[in-house]
Amino acid sequence: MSSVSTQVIDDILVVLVNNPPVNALSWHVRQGIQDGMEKGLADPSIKAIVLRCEGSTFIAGADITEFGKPAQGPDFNAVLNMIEMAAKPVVGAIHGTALGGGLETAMVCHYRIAVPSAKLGVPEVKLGLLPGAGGTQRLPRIVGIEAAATMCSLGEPVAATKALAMGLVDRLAGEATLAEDAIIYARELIAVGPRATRDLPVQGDVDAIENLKTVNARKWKGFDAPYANLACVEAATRLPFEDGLKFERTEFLKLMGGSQSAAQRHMFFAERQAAKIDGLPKDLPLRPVNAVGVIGAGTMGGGISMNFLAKGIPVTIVEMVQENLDRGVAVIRKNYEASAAKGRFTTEQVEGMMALLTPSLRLDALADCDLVIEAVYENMDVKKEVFGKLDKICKSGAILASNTSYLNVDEIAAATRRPQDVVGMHFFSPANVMKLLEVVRGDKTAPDVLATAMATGKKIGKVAVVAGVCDGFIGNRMLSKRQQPAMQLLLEGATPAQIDKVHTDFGMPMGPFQMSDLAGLDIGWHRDPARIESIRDGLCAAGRFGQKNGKGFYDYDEKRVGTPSAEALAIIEEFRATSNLPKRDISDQEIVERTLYPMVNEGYHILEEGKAQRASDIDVVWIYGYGWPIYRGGPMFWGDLEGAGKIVEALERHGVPVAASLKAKA
Ligand code: T1G
Repeated sequence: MSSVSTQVIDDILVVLVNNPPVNALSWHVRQGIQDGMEKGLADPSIKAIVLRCEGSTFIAGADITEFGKPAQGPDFNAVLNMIEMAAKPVVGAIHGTALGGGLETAMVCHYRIAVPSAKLGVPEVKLGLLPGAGGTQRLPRIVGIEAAATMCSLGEPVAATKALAMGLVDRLAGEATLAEDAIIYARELIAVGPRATRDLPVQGDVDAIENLKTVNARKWKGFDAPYANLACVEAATRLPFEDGLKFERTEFLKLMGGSQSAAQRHMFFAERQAAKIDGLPKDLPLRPVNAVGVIGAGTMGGGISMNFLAKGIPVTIVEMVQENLDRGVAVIRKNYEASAAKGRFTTEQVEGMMALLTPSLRLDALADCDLVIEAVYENMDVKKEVFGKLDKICKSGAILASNTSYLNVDEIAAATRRPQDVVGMHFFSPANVMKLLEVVRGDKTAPDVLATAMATGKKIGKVAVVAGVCDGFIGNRMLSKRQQPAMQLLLEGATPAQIDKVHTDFGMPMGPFQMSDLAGLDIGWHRDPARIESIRDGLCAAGRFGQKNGKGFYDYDEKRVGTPSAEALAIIEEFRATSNLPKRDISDQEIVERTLYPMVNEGYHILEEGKAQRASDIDVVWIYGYGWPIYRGGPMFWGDLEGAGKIVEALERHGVPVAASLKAKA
C-alpha cells in the first residue's frame, strides 16, 4: 500500500502524502515518509526536501483508529528525529489543517510554508491527550511559552496568517500555488541549511501557565488533559530537550491509558457516526433549503431563526400578534449585538443577518419556503391546527418540521395530507447556542426529508441525531428517569443539595433540582394552591417557581446563585410526613444507583425499541444537549465503564425493571 510517493524536481525531492480523507499518520504513512526521507538524504543530487500532502488537507494528526492496537510500522518519534536531524533543509508545505501529529511533523521540518487559509493546531487535549511526539517541547521553542501553553491546553487551531506572526509559519504561499512556492522556498534554503527546532531556545513568561489555569479553572473542572498539557510546556522551560521529551512521554501514556481519553476518543467518532443514517445511501439527493420559515417568535423560534440567519439563509418568522413579533425580532437583534460586543460578529454582519429576516403576521408568507419549523406552544391541538394550515399553504416538496420536545410527531403529521414531508427538529434552549438537534423520524417521514433535516442541522453548526417517535424522544425520555427517582429520594431523606452535589461532582453542569429551578417549577402546574399532590405542588403553592422568581428548591440572590432554603426543606418535610415514609440517611452511591443507572437502563430500552440508531448516538445527545461530562463519554459509554453486572445488580436491588438487553449484557 503506497500512501506516500516522491517526486524529484531538479535538486529538490518532494515527499507527497496521500492518505484520504485527512492524511492521518497511519503506519504506512510513517513508513512512506521515512522511506522518502532516506531516499532524499542518500541521493547527493538532492539538496533540499519538501513534505507536502495531496487532497484537502495536510496531516490531520496521528491515526486515532490505530490507538490501542498493536504497533505497526516505524516509531513516529524516530521518523520525526530523522527529519529534524536531516543534513539537508526540509520544508513543510501546509494546506487545509496541520493538526496534532501533523503539526508535530511540520515542526520538525526546518521551515514551514502555508497557504493563507490553512489552520495549525494541537487539538489533542480535546481527545483527552497531549501532543505526545515532541509537540509540547518543540512548540514553545517556536512560538514561545504563552502561545504554546494556550495552543496545547485549549486545543484551538490558529490561522496561517496568525501563525506567520507567531513564527510558526515562515512564509505564506499563494492559495493555489503551494506546490510551486514550496519548491522555490526550498531552493532558497539550500544555502541557508537546516535548522533543528530542538536547538531553539524556549522564550517567554512561564507565569502565563498559571494564568491559564486560573482563567480556565471552571471550564477545566474534572478534566486531566489540560493540566497535563501545561505541565509538559512548563517542563520545557526548565528541562533539557531530551528530558522534556521523556517527561512528555510519561504524561502522554498516563492520559492514553486513562478512561477520560478513551471517553473523549469515543466521542470523536460518536459525533461523526451520529451524522450517518443507517440504511440510507451516503449520496441520497437532498431537498434544497434556501429559504426557511419559523412559526413562533418566542425564545425557541428566535433562537432557531438565528442559526439560519448566521449561515446566510433567509428566514420568514411568523407570529399571531404584532407585539410578540416585535419583541421576538428585538430579542434576535439584541442577542446578535451582544455577540458582536464580544467580537463574534461585526456590526455589518449583524445588519446583514437582520436584513435576511422577514417578520410577518401571515402564515401564507411561508408559501415558498423550503423548510418550515414550527415552534409554537406545546399543545397537540394547536400543533395540528398549524400543520393543517401549513399543508394548504406550503409549496409541494417543502419540509414541515416541528420543534416539539415530546409530542407525537406522527399525530402531528397525520394533520396533513403529506406526512412523508413531516419531521421533528427538536432544538435545545438556547437554540442559537446549544449544539444538539434531535431529528425525529416519523413513521411516514420520507428518507430524503430525514437526510435533509440531518444535513441542515450540520449546516447550521448543530450535532444532529436521529430519534424515533416516543415520549421525550431520546434526551428528555432519559431525563425523566433521573428526575423521578430524585424526587423519591427527597421523600426518603435526601436533600436537594445532597442529590445535586452528587451530580455536579460527577461533572454535570447542574443537578436535578437546580435544573428544575432553571426550567421553572410552575411549567405544567395545575395552578391550584390547595391541591398538593407532590413536592412541586407544595413549592408552587408557596409561590416558589424557581430561578425566575428567586425561589424554588433553593433561594437565589440577584446573581441567581442558589443556596439551600429552609422554607423549601420545610415544605419537603411536611410532604414527607403526609406520605408516611420513614426518613433515613442516604449515601451518595445510592443516589448514583437510583438516578444515573436508570438512565443507562432507559438507554437500553430506547435501543431495543429502535428509537435511537446506536448507543453512541445516545451519548452524543447527552453530551451536546444536557452537559453530560465529555470525559465520561456519555451514559452508555459510562455504563460500560461501570459494568453492566454492577448496574443490573443495583437496579434489581432498587426494584427497577431492567432492560432485557442490559441484563443480557450483564
Ligand atoms: N485519525 C483517524 N481518522 C480521522 C482522523 C484521525 N486523526 N481525523 C479525521 N478522521 C476521519 C473521521 O473519523 C471521518 O471518518 C473522516 O476522517 C473525515 O473527518 C501523536 C496523539 C481534520 C478538521 O484531533 O479535527 O495526533 O466518519 O468528518 O469535518 O501527538 O477530522 O468519514 O468515517 O471530521 O472535514 C490529533 C482530528 C490526533 C484532528 C477534518 N488530530 N480530526 O474535519 O471531516 S491525536 C485531531 C479533525 C495526535 C499526536 C497525537 C477533523 C478535521 P468518517 P471529519 P472534517
